[in-house]
Amino acid sequence: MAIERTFSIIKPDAVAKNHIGAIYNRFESAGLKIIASKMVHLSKEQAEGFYAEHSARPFFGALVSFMTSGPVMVQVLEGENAVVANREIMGATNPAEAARGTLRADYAASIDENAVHGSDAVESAAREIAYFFSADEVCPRTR
Ligand code: RTP
Ligand code: MG
Repeated sequence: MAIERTFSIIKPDAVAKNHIGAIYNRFESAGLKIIASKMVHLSKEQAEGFYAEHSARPFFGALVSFMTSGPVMVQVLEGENAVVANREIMGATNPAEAARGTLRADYAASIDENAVHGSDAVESAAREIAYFFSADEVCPRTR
């Protein structure tokens, strides 16, 4: 299996509920390494740009409004099969359909406020990492 990088957001609902540490623990317990991290309060333009692929969808306005409603944590996760591994840790988009023990089952209230984002492919991960982090903000482990 390949060592990959993926991009993750702890969304405003989970930050507001003080779940940052619990969610980081899930990543680390699963063997994913946090190799970049920061807190940001997204502007409307940043949120619209990040979710541009959904701009024609009926939920786009609500999604941008939610994502700008408070600070988020953004991070780069590195590990074996990181993109799929993180999606498995997160669970289904709709928390009502998320498997037991996943982040969305445990921490998300609804499909609109669903606690976490994770890249859906290696290609989107590279684009999303570059959207938030410069090369010198990413710190691969040497030990
Ligand atoms: P994300 O991008 O946030 O990690 O979520 P995802 O891949 O699981 O889902 P995606 O299809 O990319 O949708 C992005 C976010 O839009 C909201 N959404 N609402 N009402 C709806 O039918 C609907 N579908 C998607 C969700 O908050 C989802 O996380
Ligand atoms: Mg998505």
